[in-house]
Amino acid sequence: MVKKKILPIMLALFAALGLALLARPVQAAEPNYVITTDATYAPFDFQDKNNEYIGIDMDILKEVAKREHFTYTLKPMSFNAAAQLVANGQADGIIAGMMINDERKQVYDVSTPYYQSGVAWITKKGSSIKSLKELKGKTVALKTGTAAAEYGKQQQKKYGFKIKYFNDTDTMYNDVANGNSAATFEDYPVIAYAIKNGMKLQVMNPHNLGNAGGVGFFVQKGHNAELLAAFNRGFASIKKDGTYDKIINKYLNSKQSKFTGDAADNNSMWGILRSNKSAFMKGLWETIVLTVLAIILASLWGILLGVMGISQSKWIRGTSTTIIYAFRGLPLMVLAFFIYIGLPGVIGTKIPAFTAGLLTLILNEGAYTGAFVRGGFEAVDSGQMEAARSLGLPYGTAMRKVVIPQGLKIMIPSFINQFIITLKDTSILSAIGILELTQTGTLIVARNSQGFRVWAIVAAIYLIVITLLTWFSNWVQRRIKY
Ligand code: ASN
Repeated sequence: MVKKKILPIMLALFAALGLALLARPVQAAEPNYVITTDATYAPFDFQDKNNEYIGIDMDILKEVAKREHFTYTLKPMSFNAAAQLVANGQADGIIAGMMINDERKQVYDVSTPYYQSGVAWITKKGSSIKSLKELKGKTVALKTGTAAAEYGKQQQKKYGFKIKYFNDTDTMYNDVANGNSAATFEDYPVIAYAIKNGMKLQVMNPHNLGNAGGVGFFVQKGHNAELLAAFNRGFASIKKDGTYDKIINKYLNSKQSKFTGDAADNNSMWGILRSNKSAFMKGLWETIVLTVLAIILASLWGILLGVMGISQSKWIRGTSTTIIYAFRGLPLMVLAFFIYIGLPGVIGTKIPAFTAGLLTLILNEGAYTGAFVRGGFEAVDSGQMEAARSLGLPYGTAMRKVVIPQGLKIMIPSFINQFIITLKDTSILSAIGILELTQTGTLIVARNSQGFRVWAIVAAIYLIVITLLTWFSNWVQRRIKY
């Protein structure tokens, strides 16, 4: 029986894969902490021209870790995801220019404040809007999960504007600079730094910031007291010997271009491509690895679901239908957040972003594959099965030798289509901080503000890879057919 042979092999394969992916790294001698951060939040957190993370937060963290003898694995991503990961224990701490306030104290334990901040309201440079009242009915851009967004929401009650959410500060700024949104709210040091570096925006309340307060390092409430104590000790020590002042000076008395090199760089398409060659290559490689693994594993999983879908047992058929229904119905990003941010809190094991991303793709693309595989088998004329059976072939052999080969041929175009969709879907995983091609593009734009050129390059790379994938699939198709 075909099912009998394939089922256990596939189940074993998935079990082995699951175990390998969930296995946790071995503990090192010095404590190693997972610290999340905002991927683009200059002057606190951003990348230099070599794609190294720098900024006030990064320098403080590095110095504190050295003095307090701990190591850390840095996870840059959207601020909202970075904060969630710490709130539910997936990561140990977050340093992301994060404001200390009472709501956050309910969820996190907080370090001594290491910087003073407050919320600015911001419009396009030269905008005719002069007061918050004039925002009535207009759209205001906010960044998900931030203290500035909370402040913006309070103002909304009073001034009646509409809200549009973004995941990162640069895209949000650009929405205002382009005139799509009328205003935004963001922490003063961050907008001041962007304006100094040429962002065409203006701060409307420089002397009257909202919710002024400190910026701190956060850990999950009731956990990681040791890490928090180490941070506070380390911070006191760098404050005392002047290292802290040097760090602040380094970032606030200079231009961003000094770090990112973009002013000196040639910002033509070719120049951007050349100066970010290694970043693009790394991003592309991550996209390819994810795509190839996802295509193989999702196809196997989908074929299994499809075969189950035409089983003689109604239980097996029902299981397949339910799985397909559930995972085809969920938006990919919801599934990714659920696996990466939600699940670990329940199962008590951290899931690395790559594993979570791959699992998301397998479950989602596998469900689509399952549906067309089932359809493909059903499309094989029932006379084929009857003829095979009347020739004396048992059900399994008839399936394997007669129905499946014909069904697979019908499905080939659908497979190719699904492969291309899988490749494109990897871009959604940038939301959980996987540094694939799209996330790479976001980081580069945050650095050089060359949105049009960088996204044109990223789009061209996707098209090239999709063309290669289509050629390859067509070549395989021809070989199977003739
Ligand atoms: N400043 C933000 C906050 O306090 C954090 C961020 O956007 N990185 O919520």
